[in-house]
Amino acid sequence: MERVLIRDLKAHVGKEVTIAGWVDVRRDQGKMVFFDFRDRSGMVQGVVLPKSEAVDAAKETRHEYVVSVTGKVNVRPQKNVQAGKLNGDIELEVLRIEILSRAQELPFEKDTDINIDTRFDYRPFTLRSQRDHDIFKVQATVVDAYRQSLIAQDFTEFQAPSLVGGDAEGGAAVFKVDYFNDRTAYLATSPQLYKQIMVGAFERAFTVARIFRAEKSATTRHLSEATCVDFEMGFISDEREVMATLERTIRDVVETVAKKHADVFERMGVPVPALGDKFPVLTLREAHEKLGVTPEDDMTPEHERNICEWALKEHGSDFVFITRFPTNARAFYTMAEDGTLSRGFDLLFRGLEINSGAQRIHNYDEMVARIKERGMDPDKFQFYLQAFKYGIPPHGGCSTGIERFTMKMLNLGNAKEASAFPRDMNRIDLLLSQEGA
Ligand code: AMO
Repeated sequence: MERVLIRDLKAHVGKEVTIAGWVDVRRDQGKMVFFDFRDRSGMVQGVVLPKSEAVDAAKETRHEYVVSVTGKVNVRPQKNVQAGKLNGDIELEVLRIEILSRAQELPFEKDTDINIDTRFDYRPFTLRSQRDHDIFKVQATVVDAYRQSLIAQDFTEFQAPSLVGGDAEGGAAVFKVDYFNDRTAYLATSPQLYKQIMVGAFERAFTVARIFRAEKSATTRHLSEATCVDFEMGFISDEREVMATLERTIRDVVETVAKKHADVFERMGVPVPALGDKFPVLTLREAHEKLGVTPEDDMTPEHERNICEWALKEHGSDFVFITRFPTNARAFYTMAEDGTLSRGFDLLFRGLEINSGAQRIHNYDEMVARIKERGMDPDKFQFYLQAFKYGIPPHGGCSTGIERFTMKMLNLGNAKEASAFPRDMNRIDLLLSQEGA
């Protein structure tokens, strides 16, 4: 019999159907066995009556067994109806169970609230929990909505390389790759140089890229391997145009996620991000003034949190832009606004930087001079510099960290929770100190 998805069962009331999925829960009540069956589309209660030929198989079946179940879709008695829940008004009277795959004893119950390290240690299992399911469904929508919004704004997607000859970000800790005989290669810390090259060919380009940062500390906001959506656009007059494009994109993403996953926000008890009328913009100096602290070259994590509280209170926005960072504190390709301040910006969301961007230098000679000024060798950048040699329009762009964006969207305590397979100093799948890792 053809498989019916659990979310579609209601259309089959009174009929015999076959579903396939996991045993989410099994409860024995007297001579009857109750199940919750789970597939990719949802859950349904199943009941095995004492006379059913499925009784023997039902007794053998345990949590996370993979089964194919044939049964009759019945309307539940009124007193058992669970209003507002998928399939809360129907159940499957189980006629036959075929065990497709067995599960060994589980380390703990699937939806138990366990500490973060245990959650990661058992990732292949804990990804099945409602919480992780919610996080990664939302994340998939974030990436898809981001992509759709940029495509609608006429950006062309490209695939950036992860093996590179140098570090685009300068200062960002970089992983060395020992393979190419006469030359050290690195894992890309950013698709930066390649997205700029793409502007020379496509005007507007974006990529969903893996970035690698050999962070020397374990924090709640740093991963060794992260995912970014990077875009870059030509023919801008200043960084404000990049910020406007980013704002439009972020609004599209939040609106799409809010609409599609209203149930997740409710389950997690998290408000949908507040967008306000317009994301407020503060220069770094203004931000420090507002906070009554001594001006510095960057925002501390505490300043980021406090300025976001201000933005929500004064502008009804969970997002706030900070601009005019000192040029020296930004990457080499950043255009200067005047002597010391830059055309770079950060976007903060619920207390954390989730995006960084800028207008870039586009003049070849200026770029070469800047590279030298930073003590680097222009020869090492000759491939990248071709883009400037052969005519590149004024341009700028930015990069959003997807784990950080998801983390703040759902108010998670740690960016690693928003990575299906997080890596940091101490972990590649398993803790590196663990046996067998
Ligand atoms: P930046 O270094 O600020 O800028 O990175 C851009 C965004 O990427 C995310 N991110 C990280 N997320 C998790 N773990 C990390 N270790 C990590 N490092 C960065 C953050 C951050 O805002 N080339 C510039 C961008 C540009 O100018 O277009 C860049 O890489 O969310």
